[in-house]
Amino acid sequence: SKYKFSTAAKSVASVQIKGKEFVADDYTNVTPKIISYLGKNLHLQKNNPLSIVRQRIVNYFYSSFTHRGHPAFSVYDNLPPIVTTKQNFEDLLIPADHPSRAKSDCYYINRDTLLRAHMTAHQSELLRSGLDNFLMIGDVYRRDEIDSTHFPVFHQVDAVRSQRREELFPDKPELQIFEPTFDKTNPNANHINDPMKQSCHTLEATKLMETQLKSHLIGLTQALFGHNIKYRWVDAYFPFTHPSWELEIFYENDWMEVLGCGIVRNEILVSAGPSNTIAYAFGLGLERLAMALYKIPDIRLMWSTDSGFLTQFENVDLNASITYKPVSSYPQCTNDMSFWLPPQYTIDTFISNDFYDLVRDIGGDIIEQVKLKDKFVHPKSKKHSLCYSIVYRHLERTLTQAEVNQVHKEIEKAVVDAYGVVIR
Ligand code: FA5
Ligand code: MG
Repeated sequence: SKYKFSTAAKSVASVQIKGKEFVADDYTNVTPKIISYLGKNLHLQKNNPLSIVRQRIVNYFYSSFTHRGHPAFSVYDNLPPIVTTKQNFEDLLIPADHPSRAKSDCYYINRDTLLRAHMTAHQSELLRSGLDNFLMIGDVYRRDEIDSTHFPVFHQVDAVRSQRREELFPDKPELQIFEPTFDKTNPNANHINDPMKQSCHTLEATKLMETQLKSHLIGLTQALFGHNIKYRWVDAYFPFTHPSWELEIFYENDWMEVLGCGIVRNEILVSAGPSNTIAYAFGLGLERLAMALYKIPDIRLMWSTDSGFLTQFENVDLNASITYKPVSSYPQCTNDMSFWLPPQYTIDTFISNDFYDLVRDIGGDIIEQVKLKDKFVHPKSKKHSLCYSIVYRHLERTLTQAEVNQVHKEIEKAVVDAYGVVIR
């Protein structure tokens, strides 16, 4: 049937991506629908709001940091999105049992290969090639919920800025990056018990890097949103940075996280090459910035090929203030789906993200939202039941109830095929 590649249930022997064949295994969960997004490169498409925001970010880094009249940062915006688990996790000190590695959160091609879940996956290889200041921009893939701010493919800008002692403290020869007690021949002796800094670094070096990191990122935020933007720093944790922070901006009466950042763990720098530098790194989401900047209400609009959408961003001055005008808003249509789970699942072990992928596979971009509406265990039969609400909306026309019902039926059939559930 046409659903045979759907999530989870049915297994395939191999996965074809752009003419390349990958051996499938028990980790394979990438779907044809997801594969179809590879190479779309929205961040490089003229007139796409993501591309406008990308250019503004690149310009900010080009103009703020120069070395002998040349931009200090180099930009990589076309790195291939298929990476190894080593690149996405191991190189970044993400432990084997870390939740971000779960099959339920990533699109795996097989056990060793996945669609990158963050642009940080390229950090080590670029450091290894000798770069010290660089931006990595591209599409990333995550299994997540379905609503107006989440889409399984989004775009990130990541950066690394490294400095040697002479660059960080040009006029202060007495100041050091590394604690005199730190044994450089044993980089793994570095630890992060102190919330202020890594044990290998001096407090002066860490604090100066933190100040630079935060002022560069606030500079960027103000360059994008103006000086009145409200922001706050929140302490955070990433396995690959310490200390770490997230930046939130106040948008539509709420705080919205726009980026994560921190001081790169020394172990990463040492194993990729430079053992005499300290570096900061950050990763930000282009969609969130574009949605806030242009008041774009739904993340799916980034993928619109409708001229009513794209012409609003056509040939504009990069710094123009643009407010997206809805082409028009078409009505939603909500259908519920309730089913009994087969005995091998419970309401707690059934993986929602598998279900969401399947819904998106069949329904495509007319799926606006999927919400778990109800779950219960029948008191007598002890059978487990789930009910999801699926919200349908086409961004460019009105859907008829009949066509929604048709798609809804196809999804029901696919869920039955994939999991052996019984529709109620
Ligand atoms: C990361 O991906 C880290 N790699 C960022 C980083 C890089 C930290 C380097 C330190 C050093 P996180 O999962 O929080 O972290 O994602 C970073 C940003 O991507 C978020 O702040 C947000 O702006 C954006 N983002 C994350 N998930 C989504 C999503 N589902 N939809 C849209 N944007 C998202
Ligand atoms: Mg985060």
